[in-house]
Amino acid sequence: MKYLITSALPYANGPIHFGHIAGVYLPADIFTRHKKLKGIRAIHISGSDEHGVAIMQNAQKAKKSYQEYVNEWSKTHRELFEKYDIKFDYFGQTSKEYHKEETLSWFKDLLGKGLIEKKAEQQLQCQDCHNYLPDRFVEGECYVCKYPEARGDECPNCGTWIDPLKLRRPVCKFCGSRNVKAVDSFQWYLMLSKFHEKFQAWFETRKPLWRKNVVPFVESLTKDNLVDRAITRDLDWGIDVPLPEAKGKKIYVWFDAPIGYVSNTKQFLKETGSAEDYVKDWWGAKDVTIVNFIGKDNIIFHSIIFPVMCLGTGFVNPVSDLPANQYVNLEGKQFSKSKGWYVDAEEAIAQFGSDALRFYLTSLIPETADSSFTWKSFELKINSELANNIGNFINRAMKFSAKNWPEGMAAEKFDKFFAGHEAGIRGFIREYHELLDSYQIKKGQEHLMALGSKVNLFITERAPWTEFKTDPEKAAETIAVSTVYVLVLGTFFAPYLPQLSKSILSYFGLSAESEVVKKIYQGDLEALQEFFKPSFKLQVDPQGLVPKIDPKVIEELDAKLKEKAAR
Ligand code: B3M
Ligand code: ZN
Repeated sequence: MKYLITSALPYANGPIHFGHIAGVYLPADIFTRHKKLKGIRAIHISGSDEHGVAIMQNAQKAKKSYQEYVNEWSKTHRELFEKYDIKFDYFGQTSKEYHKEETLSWFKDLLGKGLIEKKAEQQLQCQDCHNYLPDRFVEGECYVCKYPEARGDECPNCGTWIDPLKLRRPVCKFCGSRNVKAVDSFQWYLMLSKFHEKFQAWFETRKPLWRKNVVPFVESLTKDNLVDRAITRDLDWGIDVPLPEAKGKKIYVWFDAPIGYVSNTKQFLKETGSAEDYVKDWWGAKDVTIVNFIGKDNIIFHSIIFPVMCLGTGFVNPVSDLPANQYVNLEGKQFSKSKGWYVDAEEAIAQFGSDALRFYLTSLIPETADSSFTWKSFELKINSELANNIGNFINRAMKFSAKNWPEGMAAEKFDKFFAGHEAGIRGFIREYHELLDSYQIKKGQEHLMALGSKVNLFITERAPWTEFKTDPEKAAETIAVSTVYVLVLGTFFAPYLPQLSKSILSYFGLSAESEVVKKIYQGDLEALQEFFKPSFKLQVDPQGLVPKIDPKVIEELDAKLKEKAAR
């Protein structure tokens, strides 16, 4: 079984914030690292989403060419991901030629099959600034729930998939005018309605597997029919509609973006000189599980529209698993850069580093409900959990070992571990794997922390520093048992906190790439036991692993946030 893991292509249109990181990229990264450590072939594919009206508007505001603008954001995103140790096998760009080629082949195929059709339609146009108002460029009152700021594509309050022509009191988002009228036009439509039955049949196979936040939502949108959607726009940035009569029209960003998963895979294989074929060996292969990590606002496109495109062309298999997350808020309110209600992910990583932020953000992965970032809980999480429990345990065990057994420790000291702790470790690994395999990434970290607490308690109760005075043999045994647990923690932290894991594993002269580490990760406890024969000696001087966070620094950051928001 192979894993083809994608994370939503971020719009090359502004900074990535904690909501994106905790909701999509971090869980996808942890999951991919987990599969790789298990010895499973897995690739993590993403890239910048570079088309669409929002990008055009902001590029114009910034007085940059569209291409220049998206290139800059794409680069900024790549650099940020690197700082957070979020790794991709490939991170592409949808403005590239290879992506255009792939997209056009999908468009032409669906057109040939009658699944794309030209239709006359009415379109909203601002009578003051003359812009057409697709998607988010018109807002008005939702005709279902009366929410006043429903967008032309979707109501953020009730989730209705909006027909912009039906919005009440529409307002132009370009210039703020209410002088908005419907005018005659034509566009090409994806004929989702023709695919209703086939979609249903496929969706039935996904229902038992998908999350509770996804299934009823998709059901409510699809049970009676599927609504055809325009997939072309009158714009001057995007992929040209490949038809002479469509002069000046571009393919809608949401048609080409998910194809980016496919085109980026193809490009990845090409650039790495792989002999594999992107369809035969990945997208079309039976033994590949396709996983899309996304946020809840992207569910419609990943659960309905793109699957229909996949099934309709028959080019690739539709998604297998769709771990869609809820939102991460900032102290209970949505992040908003314009309102100053915002924490800069760049500044945060420069100040606190990847271990602290990954640890905290993992605890915020909104797998079942929205979650909330606060500076205070960040401090607590790091100081009282990561530092006090994991850092403290490893530090005490390793320093005591280095001080009293500088020449190393004989193999038989470790026998105790394998006699008394093996079953517990086996149980731990089984459950850890079950949690990660079922996308319960946040719980996986909690499970790991529970093991940390247990061993921290063990060393505190045994107090080898006291034992050493009266019964040095017993103290040696305590330290040996603890040492094995240190290696176990270093191994199982590898997907979550790659930096911490690296430092811990270096005590043993190992890294996450070492064969023995992979074996342990895969539950091979004989390999673990073998490692401590014939004797064990620390390979580097143990140092404090988890720096504590100064509460004063947190107070300042908190005050700064509130001050910015008050302005
Ligand atoms: N760019 C929306 C977003 O960044 C969109 C995702 C595309 S995934 C194919 O939330
Ligand atoms: Zn206007």
